[in-house]
Amino acid sequence: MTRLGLPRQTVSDDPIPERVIGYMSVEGPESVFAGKTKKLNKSSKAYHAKKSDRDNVRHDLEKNGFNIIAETALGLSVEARGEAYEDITGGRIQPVERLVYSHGGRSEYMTHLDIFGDKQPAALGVGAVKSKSLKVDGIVLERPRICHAVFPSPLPPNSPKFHLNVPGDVAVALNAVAAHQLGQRGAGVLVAMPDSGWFRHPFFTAHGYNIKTPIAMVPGTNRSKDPIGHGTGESANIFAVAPEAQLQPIRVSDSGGNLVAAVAGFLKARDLQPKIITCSWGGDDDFPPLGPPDSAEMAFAAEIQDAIQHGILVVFSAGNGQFSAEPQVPGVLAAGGVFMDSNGDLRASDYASGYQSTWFDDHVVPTVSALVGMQPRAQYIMLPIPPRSEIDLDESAPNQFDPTTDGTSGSDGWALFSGTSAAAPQIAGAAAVLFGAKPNLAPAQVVQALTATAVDVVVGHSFPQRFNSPAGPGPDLATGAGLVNVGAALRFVKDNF
Ligand SMILES: [Ca+2]
Repeated sequence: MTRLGLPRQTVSDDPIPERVIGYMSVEGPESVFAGKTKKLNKSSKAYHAKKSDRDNVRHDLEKNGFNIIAETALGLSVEARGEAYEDITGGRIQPVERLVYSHGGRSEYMTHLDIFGDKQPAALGVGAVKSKSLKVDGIVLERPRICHAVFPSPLPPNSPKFHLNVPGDVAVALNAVAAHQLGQRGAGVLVAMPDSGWFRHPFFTAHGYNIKTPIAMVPGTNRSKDPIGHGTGESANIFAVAPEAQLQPIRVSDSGGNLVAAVAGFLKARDLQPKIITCSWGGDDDFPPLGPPDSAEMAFAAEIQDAIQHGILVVFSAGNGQFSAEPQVPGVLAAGGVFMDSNGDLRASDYASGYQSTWFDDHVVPTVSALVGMQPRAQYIMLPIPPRSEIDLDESAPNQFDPTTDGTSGSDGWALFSGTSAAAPQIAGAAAVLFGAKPNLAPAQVVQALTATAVDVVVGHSFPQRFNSPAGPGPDLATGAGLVNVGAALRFVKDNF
């Protein structure tokens, strides 16, 4: 297949492994590392090292923290901490992603290690020792060999189900295109997103989106992985609306994908002083509530309020039938759901929570809405995810509520899903566009601009099994102010602030 203009090498989010496997070539009569033209000598004896040199090299390497795995007359396979390689080369080990042909004519990015620094050879993974007395003429960090692998395409697959693609359809449906044409794309606005994890899917690379190295909150978890696919996929909604925003993904899941460090992730996000924190998760409680929020909910509510009062816009999903404290906190922009059908007609999503609560000053959830699918499972937006992640597998199979599937495979790295989890990052993208135009906006001004200009939604109702609030003319409990209109909100901030 074509490689769609993807760069041969790109940023890697993978940490350096605990132990690095390498190969040390011991100096012989000839060296494969010398000279520019590479021709293999007819006899491998040309590369054989003297036994005394091999003995010395082995001894020196062991003294420097290397374990010898195997040895020939030419060289040694070794393993050691990355620092040991850095010590003998004076260079620095760094991961890079390289596009390689893999299984069945596909291509995929694979993590490689390289040694960077003064006098280090340009070839990927190749290093040179700094000491003249150590008779090693070259170091090779092992490149990953190719086994069965799937390359997630940067292009979405087809599905017979009506759906929206990112970025185009979402940008059109939220009228973000009008802002983009004025050059307003959220340039450089930092959005922090604590979620299940984040995987550098080629979709993001192909679009040239600006994404910082993810941060993992749970000790021992890999910052480059997303076992669920939720954080990866939903983050694409931000860029559909604000293609030049900067994303800081924060992984708050444990190795099983459970969101066990969400509050920690929020506090970490706050620490980075972003313009926006967007959260596509929450808790659940009785509705109507049996009493006021409990002290755990109050403790986090106070933290959220403090972040807002320090000028950070905080977006929380309204919930997919849940009744949760976070979207109710005063000042939070609670993201609800509106479904746009193939004719462009709008209705409140029956998948989304929508209600009034007395927990905090008669707060209405949602504040305003973005694009969310309908029951049974809101398979609505084609989003990029790690191949074979939980969402990839789940959405491609029937379940107890839905005999149909998303029409994709369980290993293609794409799935149809949404929920108010999709609405929050879309609205975060809308806010990023506004901050891009007016960096000094207060969070309340962003909320005002988005609600004052939203498209009124008058049909449908929120999650019927629990809330069943109807949409109607003007603000309502199903959609809040209605569907976000990015172009109109941009005009509003230019005219009013
Ligand atoms: Ca799939």
